[in-house]
Amino acid sequence: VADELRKREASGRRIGVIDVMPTGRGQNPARVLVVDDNERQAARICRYLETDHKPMTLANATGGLGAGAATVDIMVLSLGGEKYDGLKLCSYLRNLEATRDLPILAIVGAEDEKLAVRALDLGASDILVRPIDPEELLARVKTQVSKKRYVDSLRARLDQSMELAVTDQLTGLHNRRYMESQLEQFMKRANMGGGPVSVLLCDLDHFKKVNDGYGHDVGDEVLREFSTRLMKNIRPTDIACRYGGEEFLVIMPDTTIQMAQLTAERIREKVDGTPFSINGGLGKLSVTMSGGAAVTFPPDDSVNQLIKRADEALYSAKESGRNKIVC
Ligand code: GH3
Ligand code: MG
Ligand code: MG
Ligand code: MG
Repeated sequence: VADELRKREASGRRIGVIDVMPTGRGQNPARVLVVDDNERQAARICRYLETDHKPMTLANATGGLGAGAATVDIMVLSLGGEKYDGLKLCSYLRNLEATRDLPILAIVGAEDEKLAVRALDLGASDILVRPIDPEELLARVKTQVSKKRYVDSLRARLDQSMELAVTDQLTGLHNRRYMESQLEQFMKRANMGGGPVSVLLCDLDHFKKVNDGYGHDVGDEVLREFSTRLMKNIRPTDIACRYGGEEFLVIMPDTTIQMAQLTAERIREKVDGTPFSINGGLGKLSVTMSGGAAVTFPPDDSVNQLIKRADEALYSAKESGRNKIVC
């Protein structure tokens, strides 16, 4: 189907992309791709849609029809022509990730009731029967486009709230809930013979003093700055989370405890080595951290046990004077 359409495009036959404003109120124009192998018919459909709007050609707007369909808001597709199989095109577009939700308004002849049913069955969003009534065409386009926009906005909101649900708002790191679900999966893999997974639990030293001495806002600044340094010193495959107030946990997949210790030491040095900027850059503050690392013990390990071992190591680091890593 794609080849055929490419041929059509190359031969200069009319496949028009034009702008219409489905609301007719001059804002938010929709991009409409008109596909019809009868040139006069295509021109007429474009003209109906164009009444208020500015046309543009497919060649100007897009690469090919496959890509073109992915960038428009709706396709108006005439069925029953001779040069392509509109039904096949319908199911083809429905199976393409990029056009899965593209509204398709199928145009059929008055005697083509069976074709209309097939088209709906294969994923056409709506049917328009010839002879085309321009008002009806505009109304059906408008309905489909506003439906699509509504679904798109719901999807964007869903993505956003899913993102919020796994993110710590102060630091932008993952939150504990996300960390636990990830670690659960890594643990399953490790228990089944996958690579070792190390975790590093970091805790800022004497953080209470930061809050008490400089205020809670400065404490927050330090937590954000620490998160930035942490992110800069782990691999893209590692997962950094805010575990609690001033505690952070890094999941390191496929990492031995020796490798984890090297990473942990590097992070500790990056914290200890350069004072933190506070009060929006007006001041500096020395901060240190302690860390405890642990690695999976297959085949019967659990997330709780792993974190408990890291926590015990962290406790030893604190007990033995802070600003150090224990594994
Ligand atoms: P230690 O070296 O033993 O870890 O001492 P500490 O003072 O860091 O430990 P403690 O756990 O007693 O204190 C942690 C403090 O972190 C207490 C709490 O007020 C502070 N904290 C927790 N969450 C936040 C936050 O979101 N913002 C700020 N500014 N402070 C926080
Ligand atoms: Mg703590
Ligand atoms: Mg602390
Ligand atoms: Mg503490």
